[in-house]
Amino acid sequence: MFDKILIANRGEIALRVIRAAREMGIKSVAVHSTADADAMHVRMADESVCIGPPSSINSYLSIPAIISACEITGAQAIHPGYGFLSENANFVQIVEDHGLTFIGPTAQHIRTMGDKITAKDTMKELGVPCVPGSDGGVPDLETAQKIGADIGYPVIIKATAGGGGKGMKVANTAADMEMAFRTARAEGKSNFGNDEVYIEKYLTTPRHIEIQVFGDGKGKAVHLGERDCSLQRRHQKVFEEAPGPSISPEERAKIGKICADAVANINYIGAGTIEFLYENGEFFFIEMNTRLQVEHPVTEAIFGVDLVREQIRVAEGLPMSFSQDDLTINGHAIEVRINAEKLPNFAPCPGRITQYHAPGGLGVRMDSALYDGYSIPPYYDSLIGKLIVHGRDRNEAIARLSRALGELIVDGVDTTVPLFHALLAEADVQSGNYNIHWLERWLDDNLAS
Ligand code: MV4
Repeated sequence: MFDKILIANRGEIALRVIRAAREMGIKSVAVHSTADADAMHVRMADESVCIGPPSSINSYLSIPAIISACEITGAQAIHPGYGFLSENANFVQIVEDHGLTFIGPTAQHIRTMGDKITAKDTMKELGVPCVPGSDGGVPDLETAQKIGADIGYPVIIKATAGGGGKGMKVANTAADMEMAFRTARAEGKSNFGNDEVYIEKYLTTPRHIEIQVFGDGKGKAVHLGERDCSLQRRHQKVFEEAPGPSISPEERAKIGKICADAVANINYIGAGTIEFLYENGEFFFIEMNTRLQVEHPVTEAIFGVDLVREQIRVAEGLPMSFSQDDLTINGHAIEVRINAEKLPNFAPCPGRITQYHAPGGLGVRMDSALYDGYSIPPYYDSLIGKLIVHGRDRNEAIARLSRALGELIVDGVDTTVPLFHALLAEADVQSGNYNIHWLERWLDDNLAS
């Protein structure tokens, strides 16, 4: 049993992990940069260690500093949260080489899924439906043009080391291929040091549906349904919900079993998310994320489970505390990401919080590291809170979200709260009628400056 774990992260996700650890009787160690000396995660943890200057590169991403913090405090395991080192296979290897436990998947699983071609090959082999396209990497323009003609335009060229939209180019016609192919390759090279690309049929109006999976590392795995995360701006999710408004129980059971069986097959350990594009009733695999995701609370709400507790359990070698048959969906949950950003351009808006009041009441969860008088530093991402609501059905969740947003007070900086009030007034949002392009279009039509 661990008696102390270190959280290699900051903000609301650090609090999230500290809370799970505390409920399990495990002590927590926070690490922080000099800019975060007064941060809530430092206050809430049992102990804290300063690991470097403000820039992430020299603090939250500093592997030697984090390993040293474990040695100094006697922490036996590291929870990476999301972002930062959470999907860094090299870090996992170093953690293990120091006799520590990484609370997450193996270096091998992270590596496999981090390379998008290998991830897709692996998933295809495991029976997961994939977007039609090239069989692996595409070595040159000639081959790319052949594949384009073969699968038909539009196609999308993606960097194998990409993800999150970087190194991705659409070719609408054969005439676009040369430029798109060169650009995707160049972006892969410059952003990730890897110019290998692959090609897929471009789906024009899909939803982004992701399946939450969880494995024990010993061949057992479950799925916890889907989240619809289609409402995104520049590849940043802003509104997520579970279950997906367009997914039937039969579809969920079918794709869920495919995903659970796939990860069971590779002895996957811990939380994972299998991302799909969903169009015309069909699922197409695009990527797998080998971390706990920002939006995991909507899944926790409808299944009534604590995913971080389960991550810690399986990292200790314990079994998961539930099996597939124990997992049933209760109601509907929605999360909105509250960013310190100024509309309409979403410009980061760091600064001092003069007043903070979190909403409460039945079915309301506010995950935030804010407090009165806190200064949001300018060095990190702009997420300052996640408001998660749970209702007996989607309409109740929407009414509750509107009510809770009305109670929330964040004074001193601009936030994305006004965006959510406006979105909740939209018929398409109320009815769940949206795809991956809906929000960008709505922003162009309604907020363009
Ligand atoms: C696609 C696609 C259409 N067809 N692949 C964007 C980020 C990366 N994770 C995958 N992405 C896409 N891949 C095919 N074959 C459209 C997107 C896409 C997208 C996907 C999910 C959520 C928002 C998006 C916004 C633009 C493009």
